[in-house]
Amino acid sequence: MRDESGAVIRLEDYRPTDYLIDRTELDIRLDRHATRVRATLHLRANAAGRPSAPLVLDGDELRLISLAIDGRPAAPDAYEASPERLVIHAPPASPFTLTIETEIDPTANTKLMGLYRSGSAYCTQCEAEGFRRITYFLDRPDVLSVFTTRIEADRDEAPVLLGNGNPVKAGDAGGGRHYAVWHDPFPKPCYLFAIVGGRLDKVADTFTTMSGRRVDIAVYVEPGKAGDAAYALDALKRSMAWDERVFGREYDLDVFNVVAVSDFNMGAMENKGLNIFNDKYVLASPETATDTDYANIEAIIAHEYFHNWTGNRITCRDWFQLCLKEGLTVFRDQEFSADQRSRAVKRIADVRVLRSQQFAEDSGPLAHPVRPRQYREINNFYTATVYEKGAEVIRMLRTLIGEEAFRRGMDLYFDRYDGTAATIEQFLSCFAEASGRDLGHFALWYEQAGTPTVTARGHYDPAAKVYRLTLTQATPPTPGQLEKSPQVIPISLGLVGASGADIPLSPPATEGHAPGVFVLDGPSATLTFTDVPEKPVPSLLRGFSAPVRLEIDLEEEDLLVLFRHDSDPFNQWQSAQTVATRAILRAVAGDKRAADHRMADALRHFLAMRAASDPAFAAQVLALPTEADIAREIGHDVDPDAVHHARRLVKAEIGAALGDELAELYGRLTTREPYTPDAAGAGRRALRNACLDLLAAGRPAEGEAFALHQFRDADNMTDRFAALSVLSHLPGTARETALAEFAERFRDNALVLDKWFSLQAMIPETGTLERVRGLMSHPAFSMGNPNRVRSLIGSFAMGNLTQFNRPDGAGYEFLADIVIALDARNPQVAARLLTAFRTWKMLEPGRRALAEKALRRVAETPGLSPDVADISGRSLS
Ligand code: 0A1
Ligand code: ZN
Repeated sequence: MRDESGAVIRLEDYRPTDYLIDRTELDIRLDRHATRVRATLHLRANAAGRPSAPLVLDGDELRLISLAIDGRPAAPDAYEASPERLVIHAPPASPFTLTIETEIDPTANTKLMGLYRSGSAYCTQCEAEGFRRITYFLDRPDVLSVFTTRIEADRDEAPVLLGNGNPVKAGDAGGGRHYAVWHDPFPKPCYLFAIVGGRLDKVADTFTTMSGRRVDIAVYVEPGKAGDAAYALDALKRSMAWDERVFGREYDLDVFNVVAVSDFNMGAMENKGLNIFNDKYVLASPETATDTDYANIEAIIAHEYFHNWTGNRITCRDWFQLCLKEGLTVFRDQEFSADQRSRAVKRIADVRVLRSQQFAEDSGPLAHPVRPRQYREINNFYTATVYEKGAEVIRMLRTLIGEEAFRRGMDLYFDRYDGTAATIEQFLSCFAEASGRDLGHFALWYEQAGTPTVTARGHYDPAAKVYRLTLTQATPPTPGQLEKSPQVIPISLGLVGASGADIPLSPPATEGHAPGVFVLDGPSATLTFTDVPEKPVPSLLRGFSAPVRLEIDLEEEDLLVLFRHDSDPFNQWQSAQTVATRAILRAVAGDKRAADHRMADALRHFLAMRAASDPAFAAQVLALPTEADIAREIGHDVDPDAVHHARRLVKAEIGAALGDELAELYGRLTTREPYTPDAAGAGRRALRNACLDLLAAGRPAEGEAFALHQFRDADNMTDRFAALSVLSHLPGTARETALAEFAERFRDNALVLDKWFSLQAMIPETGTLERVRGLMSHPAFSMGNPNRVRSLIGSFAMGNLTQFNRPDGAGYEFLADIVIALDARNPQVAARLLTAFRTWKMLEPGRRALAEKALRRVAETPGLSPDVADISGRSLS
């Protein structure tokens, strides 16, 4: 599907292939510079394709060594080979075989797609279109093949040889070499193919499935790191058990391997039976990983494992259906994490991510539907919209049809589409059938980009005891979609009385829905509640029941009622955020004392009531909306400096007002218990560190002293790094000394140094750009490693609103230079960095012009990759 001309690929042009590849036999002889791949493809004509059509196989930077058709060397005029394509002009009668020998250089592969080297190991990444960099193939997800792979390598260099499926044979290959044969009985698209070869350590265990089968499970890591893999292995076992219990899904092979590598473009990859991970999402020890790192490891291990059913057993017909596997699998991993930890806190964390990533994307030039209808470069569609909004769509579906029908629909989907490459329509048809509902209108969520705004206006009639709530929806235009239609929006709600209790709802729900679920499916609707004894405060969008913006005319007092009493924890948190957002917006508008005392009083009361019983939740409440949240709220002509100063002012006011309580709570939460990464301990640390952060804003001298002490005294990375993070916002020698101590202590740990790079890149001071430039010469930094690039450059561009958006445009020019330089080496990572410009259109005119200039310079650079050309082109459109 790749087209160097940058042609647009369209969903409506989908047609089945002319040929199918039932079986694929690979013989891969690993060599650092000249790896030989012999592929035997067992082909037949596809009844759904064109008869006697030429066979066109995809390639990418390939060198053909030899070609045989049905076992005989192919005549030179029978085919045409280029690095990008192998065409067999007139394939023989079906079925037939092709034996293709190619040579590839894994060491020269800096794109980290196809076969490449990470450290001293060989590994692969084939999604989306990397397999064509290994051999010529029909590289698209609807061509399912049974793979048998023989891997051969130097025994010293690569004592471990792993493939998809089950190991069938291994032995000596002579001349110091050895081999292993792996067979995967489940037909799969080639994007799920993987091999690994190298000197690796492992931790291993077994898992017994619900039907009593024993599965050997293992996590492989670079030598010497096995001590840090235990948590990942444990998370894997919990994921396997959870998928059986909650979705009835059992694992299907005799082995399941996870391999952690240090050079990886994304988070991890769900290759069948052989998940390959960015080691950032595997390795953890109390001294080197934070509670957030542990939570991410748990979630991503689960995500990749869950793909075995949602993605692998049932895959996507074409890449437009990417959300079929990704949205659904994110939903599944979110539910898993919610069950392992606090459901409310997990929901808040997920909504924070959704808003900061997806809402940002959805409101700018890169907005696209959950199921795009066209693309130039599929690698650029592994987005927050496909993943996070895709998960929200599944969540809404469950809210609308109810948990039982949802589970029946999932069972039907697994039964009916197992072993196939499916579409969103097929997926939805299972839920329509299981629930007896028409989901035609709901399906618009997959087609229409942009974040709907729901506006709510309430009116209480005390004489009639009637409360009327008028809801309207509108979605702003997005690129290529100027007209929007109303969507089906499930709104979970309650009416809160003065006592804080929910008033019984009459009617209890939109007909046919669970209690409290009301459905807005037109441009506007008025809900009429009867027997309402007092003026209620409406609590709307409980649990964030739809991925929309909510505008509601609640007074500060009403919000504080919800903050104190709402039975829905999400809305409790949301109302505190809304109060804080308003205060910061007032400060942006020039109000010098923006945070009024009612907010501080409410927080004080809240901490007294809840800090001890629910510290993780309390920590979320104390965390103010981010600068990016405020900028999105303003929406246009944003001055990042004004946002920064306003937020700082409000934070300082709250920190000062609550100073005594914060200091006291901080002290009370200080324990000497040994670190464990469980939710309870993580919650206490989160609250203690939130107290420290606010205290340092309100009483900098005291905060600095506490932070410095905590930094030196901590026995775990969560506390040490939280302290360093607080110090990083306090200019002076304490900060610089602490940064230097940290670098010295962890000088041999690249993942920890990433945190150190990232923290410095996010310092909101004018010297930061120079600091970042300087850090690029640090011995631990490398432009060849995606984690290093993301932690230093990515954090600067995506996590430092004031310094990336410097009024002189130097931040933009810096990023443009990096993107242009990196593009030649790793286009995927370069394109991802460039998305830092996704919100440039909402800036004030001066910065907007400078951002546009830098973007144009990128767009006009000759020889850009399709990845960067696509992002720069769309960003400017
Ligand atoms: N399917 C993976 C994500 C992924 C996508 C592309 C990659 O390489 C370009 C790597 C991983 C997941 O959802 O985890
Ligand atoms: Zn995924």
